[in-house]
Amino acid sequence: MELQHTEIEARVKQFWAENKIYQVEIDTNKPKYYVLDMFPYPSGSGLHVGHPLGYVASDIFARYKRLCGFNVLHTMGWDAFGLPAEQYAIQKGVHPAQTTAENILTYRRQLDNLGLSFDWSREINTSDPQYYKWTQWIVTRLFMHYYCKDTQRARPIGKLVAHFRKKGSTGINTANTQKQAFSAEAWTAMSPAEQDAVLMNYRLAYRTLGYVNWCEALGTVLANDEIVNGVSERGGHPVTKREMYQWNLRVTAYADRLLESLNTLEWSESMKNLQRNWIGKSEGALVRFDILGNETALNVFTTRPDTIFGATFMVVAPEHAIVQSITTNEQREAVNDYVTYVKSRSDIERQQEKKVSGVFTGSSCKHPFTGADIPIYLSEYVLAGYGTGAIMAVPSDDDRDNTFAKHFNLPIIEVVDKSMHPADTTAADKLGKLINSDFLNGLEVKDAIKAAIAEIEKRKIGTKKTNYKLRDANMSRQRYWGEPYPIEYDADGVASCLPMAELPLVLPDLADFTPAGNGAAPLAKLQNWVNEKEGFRREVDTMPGFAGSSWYFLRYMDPHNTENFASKEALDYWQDVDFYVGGSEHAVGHLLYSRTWHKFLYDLEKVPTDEPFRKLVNQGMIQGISQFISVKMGEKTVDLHVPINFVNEKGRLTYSRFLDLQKEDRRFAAINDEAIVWHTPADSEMYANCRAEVEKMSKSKYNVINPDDLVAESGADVFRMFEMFLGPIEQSKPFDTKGMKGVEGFVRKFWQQFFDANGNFSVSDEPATAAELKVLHTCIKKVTDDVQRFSMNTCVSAMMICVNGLKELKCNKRAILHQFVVLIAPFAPFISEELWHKLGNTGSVHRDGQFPLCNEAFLVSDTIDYPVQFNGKKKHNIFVPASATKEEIEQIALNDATIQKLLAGATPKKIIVVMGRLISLVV
Ligand code: ANZ
Repeated sequence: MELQHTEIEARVKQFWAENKIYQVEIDTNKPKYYVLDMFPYPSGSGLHVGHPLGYVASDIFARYKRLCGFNVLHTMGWDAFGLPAEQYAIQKGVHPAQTTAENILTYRRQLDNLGLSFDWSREINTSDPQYYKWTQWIVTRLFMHYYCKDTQRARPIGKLVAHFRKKGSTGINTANTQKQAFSAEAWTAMSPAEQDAVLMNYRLAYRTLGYVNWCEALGTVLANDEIVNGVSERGGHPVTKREMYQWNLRVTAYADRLLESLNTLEWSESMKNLQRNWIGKSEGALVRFDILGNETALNVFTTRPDTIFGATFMVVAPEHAIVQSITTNEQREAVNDYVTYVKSRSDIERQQEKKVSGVFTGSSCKHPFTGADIPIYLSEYVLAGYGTGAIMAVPSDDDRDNTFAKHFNLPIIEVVDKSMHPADTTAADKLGKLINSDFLNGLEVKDAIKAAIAEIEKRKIGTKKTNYKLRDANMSRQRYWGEPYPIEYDADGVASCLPMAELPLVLPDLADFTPAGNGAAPLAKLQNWVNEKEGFRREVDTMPGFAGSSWYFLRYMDPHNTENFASKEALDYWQDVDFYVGGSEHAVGHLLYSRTWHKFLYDLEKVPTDEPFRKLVNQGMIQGISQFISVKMGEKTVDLHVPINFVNEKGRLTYSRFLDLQKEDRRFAAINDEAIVWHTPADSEMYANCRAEVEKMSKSKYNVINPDDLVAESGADVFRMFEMFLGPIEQSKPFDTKGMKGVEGFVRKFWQQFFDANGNFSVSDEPATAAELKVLHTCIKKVTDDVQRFSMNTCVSAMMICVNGLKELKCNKRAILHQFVVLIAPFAPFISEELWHKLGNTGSVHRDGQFPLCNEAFLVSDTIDYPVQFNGKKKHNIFVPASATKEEIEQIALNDATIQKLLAGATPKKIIVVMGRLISLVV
């Protein structure tokens, strides 16, 4: 019988839905397993074949775990707030709620087409008030807590207030924005507004005036990780600095814990390093250099205090507050010119600049150890926002200082002898012995660092200091389509958070989504809403995308709970995500924020684990294969993208398709025939050659493949296995549909194994032969090993080999095919379900099947099939390696599950092994 995939898929889908096959409940009799995909933002263009790569792989894994007896939580939802829906709303006047709802329907249909085993009864949507009620609640908790460094955990802000009342700021050890010192009396004397300002210095969600990344085109502020190469990640618009009041998340409070617990996670080293580098912890020292003829001093941060004897000049960031006061009159003009030039440059440009630039200020410092005069320069390579914004330059051991010294002809003093480390000659290696360095001479760099810090502290010219690159995250957006802040201000401007009873604070309706102007958020236009509560004014900023996505995995555990974000029972049972799959582009955004929120909830004893995602796999990017055609436009020849569905398998655009293209695509409408080089074969239609190139898969590159089309053509099972077959999950790879036919052939072959020559379903109940068992168990072994390594491509090839083997053996034995159906079920959920039923099983293979166990005995190349007699009657067969000794054969027989069943606990009186022929038990 021909495989009718469309019919099977429809029937099986209905069966799954009616029988709620993937719905899970807490079941304490089973071990839990939580498999999670990063939930998508439901965009208007729907899914392309790149998106399901991770979804299919995690689905296979979830299904595998279910078949192994785990209670598997696997579900899906929507990261529904965000900029694109709002931009679309502004352009088209459609409410973002409406576009989002429409897009969700498309996504849902597309995901269902792929046979993904989500428990849809747990679906969530971050823009649903019943969901964001809890997002808002968590933000109120962040607002109401500070971070205590003594206990290394978040504590209620009320405790801090009580301390201020008694002792002022003395004796506190907290995470804060800046150091403050005040007495208990001073605290009590402060006005409510002044106290509010002080507390903002400690709250984990706090409001402050600061320079922010302002994107004029988007009308909003952006977080650092939303800016790529100096422009907005969404839309590529310019970003400038602007001073504004903003809400922030004090991620820096958790920097050390975020770093430390990375070591406990099963994530790739590269992913951990991305987080480590973003946190950027560096240990070093603050050192004071007195300025000659000036009251003030220059403080520098250095990770290499050991090299201080090699410091031959100082470099200050051009925007440093000290610049004007240290600039001499002779140098003023040059300094001003330079400062103006640097103002036009972004931090990224400054860091990437290879050319040396800078200017002398006219002033000098006194070296704290040698007393030498060392000149102070300005240069853009020193950034104002890091360390102290000033450095001691050591040209012998720092590359940039070295280039600078050579350019300005400044002295270079060698202070580290690296001759013992010929291969490690770069400045960053921290290897070698100190020379020309007084009391440090002869010490290894690592010891010299310690000795230098000790001496610096002893002479009171500095202190040991740890610096982080991590900055607190901006958490305000001047946009409409996000969670409203559960914050209100009284007449004095003092902020307070809404009580639980007033949540959710529902996003009010708005007709015009454009920003209110001058940096104010659209909600500012709704003055009635803003002032709804007598004596209070509501916050008009909304939350960024990362708010809703920082805790969604917890909501899946108990999505309909109205009393809590999830019940204690659900949290205690499901614990955390065992296996998380998603793109590596979230390395420093989502993954850092959700880890922070999770640690915070852990501090509040609201979640049972300190980390949310135990194991993480990042799928690679699926690239598209774009097609280009050369078109002569005046003097020039340009390459235009040709939509891939217009190009045939030979990479050609035929003339008739060109005419179609002109009708459909405006870019081609005006293109003259003569602008293209046509080939005119005698026996077929005229055509032009296209050029193929691998690029990112994107609508703008006309190379998008919709999974719906492939599923309709070849079936979801084929699509799933083909996508896996493309290569290792973590790798990026082009999507080339050429290989699809091969996978389709394999699936058909597998199907045919169940049918006779006349197309009738036909399986035999004969016992399997050693050869058949060997083929099957070789495959079981490989798939079991590889699935656990998440190596889905090699699983598929193992199954291909198995089906070929069974076909060669003309095997249609139930004993073999039944097991193979369960083995392939995670990969090909539709056909396996259909065959499970055809084999006469009840229920669902995905719920009632048991993943087959490999029996190593079948794998040995020479096995002997021993009949097993009980009191002279043949009851069973076992396969034993030909090399087994008598004793080993007895042991294999006694360990065999069927024999144990037949013995029903009894010990046989005697076992007779006739080598090569028979095993006989006397009971
Ligand atoms: C002397 C020295 C000698 C340095 C040496 C390095 C190597 P990380 O690891 O990134 O923290 N630095 C400090 N503040 C800076 C700023 N605002 N802009 C640019 N560079 C700055 O690096 C810290 C090192 O980077 C510091 O240690 C300082 O140069 C420089 F062989 O001091 B070092």
